[in-house]
Amino acid sequence: MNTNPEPKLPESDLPESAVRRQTLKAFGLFALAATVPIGVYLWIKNSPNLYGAKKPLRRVLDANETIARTYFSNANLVKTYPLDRAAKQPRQNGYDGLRTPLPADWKLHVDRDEQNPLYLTMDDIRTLPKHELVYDFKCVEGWSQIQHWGGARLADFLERYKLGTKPGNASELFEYVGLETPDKGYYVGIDMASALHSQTLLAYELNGQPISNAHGAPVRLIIPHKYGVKNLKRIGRIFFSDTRPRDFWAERGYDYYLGL
Ligand SMILES: Nc1nc2c(c(=O)[nH]1)N[C@H]1C(S)=C(S)[C@@H](COP(=O)(O)O)O[C@H]1N2
Ligand SMILES: [Mo]
Repeated sequence: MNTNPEPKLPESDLPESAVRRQTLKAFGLFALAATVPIGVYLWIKNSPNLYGAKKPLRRVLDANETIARTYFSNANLVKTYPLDRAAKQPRQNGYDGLRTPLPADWKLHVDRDEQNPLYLTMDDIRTLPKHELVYDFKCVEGWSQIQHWGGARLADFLERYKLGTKPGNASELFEYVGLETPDKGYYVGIDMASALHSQTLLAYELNGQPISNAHGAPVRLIIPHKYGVKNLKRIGRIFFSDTRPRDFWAERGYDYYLGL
């Protein structure tokens, strides 16, 4: 969804060579869109830096890695804004999974494997490096707003606690991350590549303050490459799977990935 289309000359005003160039450019972008996510996926899946995959993989993957790094470092970063552009009174929308009181003994429940779930506190999450993000939050219902979020990168969190990898094979990642509210009233599934994106946050601050209940206290997902519906508020449990985790709005007819 391109909300900021570049101004474009009417086709008829363009000489033929320019039209061809445009077409080629469009084709090139299409080809890039088709190939890059695979590069990203392979890079993530096999990166020697992530989860300790073996060195020999490196040479084979150099090409993909180059593509992936470029992809992550600029092309695929959502646009960010100066702090003073952020809404002072951020909009609120969607209260599924928030209508029951936040459990007083809330802990983030993470399924590593069936035998030993992890239970983490906000203090644990706050020990990870904090990242701030000012970007245009978009809801599928047609509104968007520049907002200022802060929290830990989901990628850092997964790496720190050795999460998301297959039991007995630390170099292989599950395909999906599932998240749900403590009362299971709202739930989403996210593809692993999007979960590991550097702008995907476990957010616990909005405008520099702890986030309110309505915005998803104590911690919510901020995943700027996806529409609002995937940005689950009040995370209760996180789990990993190779099949698509159930997803509240996908069950009600929306696209599963909802990428921007
Ligand atoms: N738990 C929960 N998270 C949710 C929702 C919800 O109903 N319940 N709605 C989603 C939708 S549709 C949007 S647009 C955003 C809104 O987040 P906000 O209230 O912080 O603006 O939260 C998303 N996360
Ligand atoms: Mo939304």
